[in-house]
Amino acid sequence: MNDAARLKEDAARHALDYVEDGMRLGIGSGSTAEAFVRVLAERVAAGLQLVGVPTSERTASLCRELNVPLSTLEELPELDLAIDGADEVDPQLRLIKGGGGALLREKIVAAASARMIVIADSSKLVDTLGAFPLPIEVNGFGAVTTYLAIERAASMMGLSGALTLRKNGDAPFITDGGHLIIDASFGRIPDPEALSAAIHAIPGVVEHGLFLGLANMAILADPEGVKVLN
Ligand code: ABF
Repeated sequence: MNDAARLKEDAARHALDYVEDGMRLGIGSGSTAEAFVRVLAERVAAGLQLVGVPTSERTASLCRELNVPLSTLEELPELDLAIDGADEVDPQLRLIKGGGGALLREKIVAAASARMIVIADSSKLVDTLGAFPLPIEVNGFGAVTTYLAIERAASMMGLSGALTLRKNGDAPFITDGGHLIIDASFGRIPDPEALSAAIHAIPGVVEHGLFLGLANMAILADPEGVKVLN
């Protein structure tokens, strides 16, 4: 296992301390969340009872492969805890997520959960969000109109930078929900709450990757150990 993979596993193992028998658990996406599924599966094999709601088809398939019991938000609309990775975390536990393209389901699951714990290596901790391009999920209908509206809304807030349609090879990247993603390289985002409201107000925007007021704790691993922010 390389150093990066070890840090992800360290954070994932630490998160297991917060998983209790009988929990309804939201299970995130991305490589750190996948490390969590692997350590969770060991506990399940050892007798831990829980039911997971996955945030992506990819996570669902890994859970099935490792015999982690799954349900859906239709069956379990309220969850006890969500555990997920992030692309950036700031000291107030505001996040950028969606680099893996699963932000819509991740946000629905996080909002359905009484608590959310972020797991990551400590390189994801930033003073100010925005070095990582902000993923914005948009409907395919009128996507260029939506793109221009995002550009205008950002510019009114003094933000500029490239907006790029995410690709999968030569074709547009399509999310699990059948939408497109625009990655917005705004640079520093001094007021994430204001940007969130401005982007949400645009018809055609399905969701964006600013997760504000959702995370209760971040478990950040570095070679010296694990730091907990809460
Ligand atoms: C998910 O996976 C996403 O919201 C985020 O984009 C990404 C983080 O991936 P990794 O854990 O591989 O860095 O949590």
